[in-house]
Parts: sequence; structure tokens; C-alpha cells
Amino acid sequence: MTTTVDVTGLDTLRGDLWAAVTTRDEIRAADIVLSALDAGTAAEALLLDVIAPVQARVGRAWQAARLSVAQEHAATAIVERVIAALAHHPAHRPEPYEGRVTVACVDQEWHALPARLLTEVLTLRGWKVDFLGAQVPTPHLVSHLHNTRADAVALSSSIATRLPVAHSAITACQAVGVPVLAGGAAFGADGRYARLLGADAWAPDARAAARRLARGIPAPDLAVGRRESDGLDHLADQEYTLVVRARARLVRVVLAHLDRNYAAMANYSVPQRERTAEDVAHIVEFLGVALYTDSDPLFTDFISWTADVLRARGVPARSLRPALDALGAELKDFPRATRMLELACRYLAEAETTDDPRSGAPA
Ligand code: B12
Repeated sequence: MTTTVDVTGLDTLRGDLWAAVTTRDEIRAADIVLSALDAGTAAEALLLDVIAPVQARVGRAWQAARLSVAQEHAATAIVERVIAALAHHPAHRPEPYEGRVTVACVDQEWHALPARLLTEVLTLRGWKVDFLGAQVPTPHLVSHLHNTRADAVALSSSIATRLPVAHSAITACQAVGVPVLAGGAAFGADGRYARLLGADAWAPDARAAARRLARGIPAPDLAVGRRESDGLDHLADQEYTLVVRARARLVRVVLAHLDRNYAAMANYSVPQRERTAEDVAHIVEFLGVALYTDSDPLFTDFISWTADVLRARGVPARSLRPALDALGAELKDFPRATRMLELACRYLAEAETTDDPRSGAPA
């Protein structure tokens, strides 16, 4: 049964599901979704207009420190179970067979839930889907494609730091003649990184992905060939390679700089020091991907996101500045990295006006 429900109905469902997942009431959460399905709400609407926005809200609430990591994990675990219950419900039966698609997250990508939502939507639309889940090593993905003769592979990535790995996966899948549909937040809201990395197609969400697959994505022309470096001429300056190779050293140097110059660090507890080291490692990692894609906004957006996360936890945005300065000093001979770090510092300077002037400790 696939009728729709009015906007108010969906809003109520979202509110109810949010309340259930944030109070860790799995039975109630499943009941809300399955009752709506029985009452005639389309399974696709439940997946994309109820479950997906609730999950995204969980993410925003964690970012704003309104939910703890444990609460976010518990909510996500319940959402996964609710999707499974929905998928196994007798009302959730696919329309006629259309073709075969493999859905996989790129290597080191743990965000399997967006890919799972895509899987269920494609299944509802009649595709036979092989869902390979989170962090699929590229060689295993390629041998799976060899063995199953998929019409296309849908590659999912949510976090931008996985883009270089996604690039290798895209190239490897195409090399065995399978067209690649890319998607997930990592590829950019407008799909710019999917295009940059040579994906055959991109879609912003599961509905658009289903429409794109239905139109057919031509198999890559193996006779023409494509170099992995096409469109990435900027990599010739080696900045990406050198930053990635020096990652561990850069993190150590920045931490030593913070230790020397910020008395507050001496009073940090072990967990606080660990979090600072994680934050610095994250900064270096995102800088590396910004260099890979030659995207200034990728790095500034990440700094803006980190500043929001810190601010929500009572740490001012400017506390990121010392780490960026130390990194800038180390990378002063790298023009692209210098430009990105300067832009990020400019962003922080503008954001500073909204900070609490009393605190000045580094992240
Ligand atoms: C749940 C979650 C996790 C779980 C994932 C569990 C799981 N089974 O998936 C866990 C705890 C593992 C996790 C880990 C991390 N996470 Co997380 N996570 C989330 C969260 C809350 C929800 C993700 C989700 O399911 N979203 C819901 C769906 C609906 O998202 P969606 O992208 O809109 O999906 C649609 C489209 O993208 C599209 N789509 C998806 N895939 C594909 C594929 C193709 C081919 C196509 C065409 C379309 C398509 O279709 C989907 C349906 O329409 C988000 C917050 C958020 N707002 O998304 C953070 C978030 C993605 N995580 C984040 C972070 C930082 C991390 C960590 C780095 C945290 C840490 N310090 O360890 C790690 C990284 C792990 C890794 N290496 O991958 C950040 C990323 C920020 C950034 N700057 O990029 C976010 C945004 C949280 C936040 N608000 O700050 N995370």
C-alpha cells in the first residue's frame, strides 16, 4: 500500500519518532513507523521524510551539545533497527525487478546509515540491491562487482576526509567497466567533488538517485580511458602528498607549540589532552583533503564546523587560532596550504566577535 500522508502528519511522525529515539524507546520507535505504514503512509516517505530528517536532527543536536555521544549512538542504533523492521514488513514489497546495483560505503567510511536508506529506497523501486555496508576495501568491492555484474555501483561517503579514498574506488570500479553513481554529504551539496573525482553520476538524495539510475548510467568507455589525475593538475605541486606523509610529525609539532605557548595546557587533564590531539589531527587531515581537491571552502567549512562544535561546549572559536598559526609556520613554503590556513584564520577573526571574551585556551 503506497498512499501519502499530509505534511502535518509527517511532522507529527517526526516529532514522535524524535521523542522515542532520544528516550531510547526502541519498541515505541518501531511502533510509530510500523503503525504509520499500516495506516497507509508510503514506506519511501517514512524512510526519507520521517526517519532521515530525525537522524539528521540527531546529528545537529550532538553538534550543538544537546545530545551526548552516547545518546547519539543509542538513537542511531534504534534508527537502524527501525529501518530493518520497516524493510522486513510485508507491506514493504518491491515492485518488479529493474536491474542490479551494489551500494557500498568507501573504505574507512563508517556512515552506513545513509547508504542503508538509499538501499531500501532502491529496493522499493524494484532494484536488486547488494548492500555491502560501511568501509568496504576497494579491492573487495571490485571483486564483488566482477562476480555479480552490477549495472552500477552506488558509492556513499559522508565525511570529506574520505574523498581521496573515494577517488581510488571510483577509478577502480570504472576500470572494470561498472559506472559509478556517487552520493553522500562528502561529495558536496552540489556534487562538486563527485564531478572532480570523475564519478559517472551524482545525486543529492535517495529519490534523485533512484531517478538517475532509472534513466540508465552508461558504462565507462574502457577504450577511452581516464587518468586518475585528470582534473587534479594541482597535485603536481606535491603539497597534498607531503602534508599527508608528514601528518604525524605535524600533529606533534603543533601540540609541542601549544604546550610551550599556552600555560593553560599544563592544567589539561589526560582526556582533555587527548581531545586536543584528536582535534589537531582532524585539522591536518581536513587540510590534506582540501589540498587534494584544491578547495578552500572545504577547509574553511570544516573550521567553521569545528568552531561551532567547540562553541557549543563553551570553548571559543579563537582557541583554534594557535593550532592554525603553528601549522602555518610549519607549512610556510606551501602556497596553497598557506592560503587555506589564512582564509580559515580570517573566518575565525570574524567569528571571534561572537565568542565569550573571557576564555582563551587552545582547543
Ligand atoms: C550517525 C552518525 C555517525 C555514526 C554512523 C553510524 C552509522 N551506522 O551510519 C558514527 C558514530 C559511526 C559516526 C562517526 C563519525 N562521525 Co558521524 N554522524 C552521524 C550522523 C549523526 C548521522 C548520519 C546519518 O545517518 N544521516 C542521515 C542521512 C539521511 O544523511 P544524508 O547524508 O542526508 O543521506 C542522504 C544523502 O546523502 C543520500 N546518499 C547517501 N549515500 C548516498 C550514496 C549515493 C550513491 C547517492 C546517490 C546518494 C546517497 O541519500 C541519503 C538519503 O536521502 C551525522 C549527522 C548528519 N547530519 O548527517 C554525523 C556526521 C556525518 N558525523 C560527523 C563526524 C565528525 C563523525 C566522526 C569524525 C566523529 C569522530 N570524531 O569520530 C566519525 C567519523 C567516522 C568515519 N570514519 O566515517 C560529522 C561530519 C562533519 C564534517 N565536518 O564533515 C557529522 C555531520 C555530525 C555533525 N553534525 O557534526 N557518525
